[in-house]
Amino acid sequence: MPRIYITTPIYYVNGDPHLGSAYTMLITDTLARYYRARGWETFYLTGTDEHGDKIAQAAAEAGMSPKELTDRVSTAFRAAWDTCDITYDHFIRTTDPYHIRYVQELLTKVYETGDIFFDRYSGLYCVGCERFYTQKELRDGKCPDHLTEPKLIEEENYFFRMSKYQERLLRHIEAHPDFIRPEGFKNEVVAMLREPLGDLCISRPKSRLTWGIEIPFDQRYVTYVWFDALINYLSALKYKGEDVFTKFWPEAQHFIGKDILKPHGVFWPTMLMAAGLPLYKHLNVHGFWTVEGQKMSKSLGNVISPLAMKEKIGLDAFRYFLLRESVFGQDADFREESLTARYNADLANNLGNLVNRTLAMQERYFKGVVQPLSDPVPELDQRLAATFAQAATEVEHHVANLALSRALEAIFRATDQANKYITETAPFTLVKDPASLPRVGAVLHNLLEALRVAAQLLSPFLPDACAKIFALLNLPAEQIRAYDLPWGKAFVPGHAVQKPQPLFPRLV
Ligand code: ME8
Repeated sequence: MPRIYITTPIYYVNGDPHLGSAYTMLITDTLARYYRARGWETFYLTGTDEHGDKIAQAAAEAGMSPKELTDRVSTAFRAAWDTCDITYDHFIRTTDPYHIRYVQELLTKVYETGDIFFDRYSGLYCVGCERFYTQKELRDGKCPDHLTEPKLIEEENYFFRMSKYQERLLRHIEAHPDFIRPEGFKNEVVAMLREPLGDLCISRPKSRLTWGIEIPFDQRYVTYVWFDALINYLSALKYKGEDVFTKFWPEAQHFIGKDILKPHGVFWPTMLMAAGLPLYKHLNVHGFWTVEGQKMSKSLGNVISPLAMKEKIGLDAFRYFLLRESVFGQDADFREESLTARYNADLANNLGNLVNRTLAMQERYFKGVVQPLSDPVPELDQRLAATFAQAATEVEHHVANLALSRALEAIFRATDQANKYITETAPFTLVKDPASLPRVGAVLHNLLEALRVAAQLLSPFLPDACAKIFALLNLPAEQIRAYDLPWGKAFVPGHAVQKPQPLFPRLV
């Protein structure tokens, strides 16, 4: 049985879920649903990243202990993803005892191999990024992400011999060109690996920070938050059992935003090498969302909340917009105007209309009862079936390449053809002639098939609407997964479908 292990970044608990984190969740949730429905053994992980300077500071600002803050915000994250019907298999918190134990185990192992050493260090540190910057990486002396000046910090610390693995990682990427996708991000990592890499400072003295995982071989220190957080991808599987780890780790596909490329593309694989573990299969890097052309920020007051979007337009419409409007790996812009336009054109006028017209005619002309197909099969009917078969092939190809917007485009091209089929066959005219009634029944049968296949292909993307379509078609849940059911075999003549119900009322 094929397998996939899908991970999201674990989110910092110093903010609320927003458009950006929701986007990563919707991509990964869609893929998890897609692979599960096709019979793949799937493990889908998300969670919260709770240690480090940033969280300690946020807690101090909120007048809470870090523990209080992390409990509260982590619970809110989990509740938000539950409200958004995100089908994660496990939610990890880096404050979970099993994670802490595993991080300490791994640190000890790497320390014992000699790849962790003690040294004096001075460097420029950005608290926002939780990492040291080289002069060259700064822009006008400031962190390019946070636009703040990093602090000069000088102290004794533990270091991970990252540079030792630089060449080996380069060779691995050359041998596996799709290790990091899309290619542009692979090239960025390769460029990082062509510069002297240096070693990674992986501890913080307790005199400066206590909110972290204690270094098991020196109680004066806690672990650098990235060395702790990345290990969640392993500790969650280990927690589920050694067999789960063995099955899923080789199939790991990480999904991240481009902001955390270096930790995932450079730190993480070298850490895995030092720990003597196989590398992940793919690092999939998506772009960033802006809102009406601007960076999302609390101070601009333009932060989009997935929960508010659910209230406003429904979850499926939000999912559809984010997945259809963005190309994986590229930046995208959230505009109210494009949201309304896409919703009305694709969801209301194309899919919604197809469902509505088909079921309304089925009800009006046949009281909802399915009629036989035409025999022999007319060319128009053959073409419609072929259009949906083609859409199914395209969806498979595009999903494998993470081109989710193209997969959606292919499905909506097919539903558009089905709407054209209504115009071409004109059942509403034919019905006036009693002799043509069998043909009208056959046309509607083909349209029900179109709805079934469309709902099947769309269900990982629009789970709620597709569940409704299946309920209207009066088909059992197993039919959703019956991908190899030939056209014309799903509805037995005599089967009754439901009256239409509006799925996507037009937005004004
Ligand atoms: O970096 N557009 O957590 P984080 C698209 N804890 N995606 C966005 C986005 C935007 N405007 N803003 C955020 C961390 N994201 C670490 C990760 S993993 C071991 C540790 C998404 O809360 C995107 O997935 O800052 C990005 O990578 C992630 O949120 C960063 O979340």
